[in-house]
Amino acid sequence: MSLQMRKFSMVLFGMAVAIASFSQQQPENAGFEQWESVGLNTPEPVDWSSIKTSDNSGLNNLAPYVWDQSTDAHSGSYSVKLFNASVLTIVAAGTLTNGRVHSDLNPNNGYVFTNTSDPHWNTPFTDTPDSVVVWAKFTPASGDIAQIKAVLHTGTAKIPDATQANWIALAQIDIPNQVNNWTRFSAPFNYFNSNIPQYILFVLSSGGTVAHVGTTAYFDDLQLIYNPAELDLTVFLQGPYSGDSLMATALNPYFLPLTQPFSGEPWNYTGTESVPAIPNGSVVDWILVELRDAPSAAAATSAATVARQAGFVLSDGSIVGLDGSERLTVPVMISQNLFVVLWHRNHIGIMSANPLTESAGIYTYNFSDTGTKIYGSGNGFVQLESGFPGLWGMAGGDGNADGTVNSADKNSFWSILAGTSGYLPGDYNLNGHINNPDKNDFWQPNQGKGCEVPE
Ligand SMILES: [Ca+2]
Ligand SMILES: [Ca+2]
Ligand SMILES: [Ca+2]
Repeated sequence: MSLQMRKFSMVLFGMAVAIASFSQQQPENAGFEQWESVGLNTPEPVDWSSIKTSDNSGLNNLAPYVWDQSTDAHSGSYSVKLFNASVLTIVAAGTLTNGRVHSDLNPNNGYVFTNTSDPHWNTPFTDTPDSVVVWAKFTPASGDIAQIKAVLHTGTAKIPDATQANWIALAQIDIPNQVNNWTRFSAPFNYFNSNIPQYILFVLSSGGTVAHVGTTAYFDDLQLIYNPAELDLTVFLQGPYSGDSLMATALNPYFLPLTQPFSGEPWNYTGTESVPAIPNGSVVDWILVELRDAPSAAAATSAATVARQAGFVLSDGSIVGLDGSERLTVPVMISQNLFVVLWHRNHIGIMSANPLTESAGIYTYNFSDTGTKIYGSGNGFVQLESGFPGLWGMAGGDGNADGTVNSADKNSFWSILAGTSGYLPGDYNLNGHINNPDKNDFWQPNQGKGCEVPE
């Protein structure tokens, strides 16, 4: 990879993050700013519906008004006000849904539902949020609770539903006590299975299950929260590799810098990662993790870079964050396929041959466990263990980090510094000293090797 290309990828980095972070799906009209007349005395929030637009047209005229457009807003101009109201001997709870209400003379038989055949009454949704947030004010009567339920589901679904047919996850916010000032409430989604959602169905209520007249709730700024996915990565460096799937930690702690070492050419990485001390004795060295979002490995060029972060590689090959144990995260939404590129200061950079797949919020990839996990023909990496199952890793000897092992790596980074000690590019086995083993065991056999990460 040329230096120019790497600079170019830096420029694109910020843009890609900005675009990606907006692609996580959010509720429609979540701030209740848009309202529309639907032929009633009170407008409905756009994309939300009430008990007077239920699918039981015979009851809609009879149903009381239980919502209003309020100018008491947490943000913007409006919030939605829900209140309980009686008709005949029945108390109807203030209810609003992004699906449709099915009302019934017996409130116990009412529900809200997703109607898959009419976009007025459904919200397509394919993400997997971690929690739901709402801002609320609440004045309860007789033990009423304000409540929000959000269900991710496939096909048709309703709330409540004893069978929970097609449900994938439920988040439920209960507000049991009086809340005089706008307050943030949140609840996690509990996932029942790993199916991909097709819809999200909300129900907002001022009554919970048993409603009493006199209860009033205000809701504003619904939001879905997405925790970043984790990266569970394993890689071995040829230089410090000591056998038995372990690497030596000879640089730790005296020679290891406390600030990420990728700020200069060719990485030009501006991250501020630093530590007050090397976090534990297992740290081998710093490593720069680059995330690329592309349809295929061949298309995962530097222009597809969406994030970079520096971490530590440990003696067992695991890549961790600055605390020395927690995993790195994926701070952006991946829209196509996630490929991971690893850069080291004097080992040839590599990329995953396959897209990483997420399971339970974790992208796992072991670059070492077969000879086919690293992208390319093999000229850009090395086999560290022969036989079965074998072990593969990053090739050392690239003192100037230009992606090729050649005479420059010997002459400018090994020869002139031979006999010295420190955190040095020509220290190919990462033991803190530049001497003959660096040249003979790593530079010499790797001559002619070249980086196969797509440019
Ligand atoms: Ca608002
Ligand atoms: Ca080189
Ligand atoms: Ca050495």
